[in-house]
Amino acid sequence: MNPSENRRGFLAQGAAATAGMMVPGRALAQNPDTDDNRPQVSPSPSSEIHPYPRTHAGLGGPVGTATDRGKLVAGFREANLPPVPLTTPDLEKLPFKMIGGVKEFHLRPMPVRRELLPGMDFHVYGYNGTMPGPTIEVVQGDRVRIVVHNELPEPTTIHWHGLECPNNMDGIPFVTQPLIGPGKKFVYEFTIHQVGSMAYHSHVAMQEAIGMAGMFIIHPKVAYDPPVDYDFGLLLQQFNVGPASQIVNTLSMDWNYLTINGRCGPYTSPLVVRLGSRVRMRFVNFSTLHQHPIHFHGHTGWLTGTEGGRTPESAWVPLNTIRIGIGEIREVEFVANNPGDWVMHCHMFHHTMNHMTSQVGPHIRGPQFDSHDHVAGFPQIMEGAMKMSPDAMKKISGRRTTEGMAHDWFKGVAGMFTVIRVLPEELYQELTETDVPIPVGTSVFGES
Ligand SMILES: [Cu+2]
Repeated sequence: MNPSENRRGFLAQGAAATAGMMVPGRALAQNPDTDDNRPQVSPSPSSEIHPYPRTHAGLGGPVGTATDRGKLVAGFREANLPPVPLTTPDLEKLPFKMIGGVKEFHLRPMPVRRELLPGMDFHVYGYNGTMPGPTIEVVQGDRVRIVVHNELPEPTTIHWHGLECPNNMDGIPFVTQPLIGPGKKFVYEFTIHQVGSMAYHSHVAMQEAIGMAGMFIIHPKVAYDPPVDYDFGLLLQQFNVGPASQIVNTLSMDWNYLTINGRCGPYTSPLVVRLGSRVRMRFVNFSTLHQHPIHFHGHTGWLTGTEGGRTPESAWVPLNTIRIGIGEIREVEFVANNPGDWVMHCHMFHHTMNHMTSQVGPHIRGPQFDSHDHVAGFPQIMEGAMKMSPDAMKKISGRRTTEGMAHDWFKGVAGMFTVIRVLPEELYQELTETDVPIPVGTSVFGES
């Protein structure tokens, strides 16, 4: 990289990086002389701005400029378009119907079973057959009607976390509305003036502890600049399930299952992205007891938003570990310029294990495939060996989204843990658009 290259040089490099790709690069589509009308945080004293490398790791910069650690570097998507839809790995979205200009959703609180890991199929509470609940995705200015049909054997309400809705729509039992009894219905309706990552959840504490939460994402009408190519929603939870039990213990002050979108690693589906793209991740923490310092490898991102909405660019913070307290929501954006399979996980060590609990001993022998050939209990196997049936293994390493990873990758992924797969264009297309077998270890890269 030549330090004397200016913004035009950076754009030219972006164009070179995207040459031959199937997607139109923003850098290709725009006039370099007019494109950069974004305010820069602290403009470089000279016009010499380092380009930001799109296909290998590197700094960009200097500090305070648009290319500093990829801060304002666009992905492949053009500006001034509607936002890219949210991707929620392992989780559905809630469908709606337009009725008289209102987006009408139907939410059904109900008992559900959720397979946190293959064979670990637990009784929880959720919505519309899933836990966490399906994601509600709307656009700023929408009027929404959410009809709640309570199919639980007990009363509930729904609170709209972060939304500035009318007081009588806030969903707080006894304070703003009566409880919704079993078999009863309640209609929430309001107009959305905010933008950002919000959530919904039961406002009955023990119901929250057994899973009753979901994401509520409000897009702007036009995507933020620089636009992202991928927008991931990731909801974090924790549960306690005792040995030989399949029911979450809501009274426990301990935990042994940590989930992202209702699955524990290595059952979490990887985030598969194209090398050089700009990626947003929204982390929503509805755990019972703990914060989660989520750490992602091989890249540096920027904290661009919270549950309060978008953060001004001047206040963005560079990071690779983002602490998400309970009830907090954090948005991080980064340019995926370092190819490979990069893990992302909570950095609380006990949150990167499955079945661990200090009070009842390890749950290393799963109820479904316990061979009874050794005794459960302390001392724990600290290395964390876990038996898996062939069917369970197939559910983890037989997925298309994991093809091409290292042979035993799943042994290094547990608890609140997933993988961001940053794949060069050709490999990305092969994986996502064909069913050509991809050899083991294809996506682990070294220096080239
Ligand atoms: Cu954690």
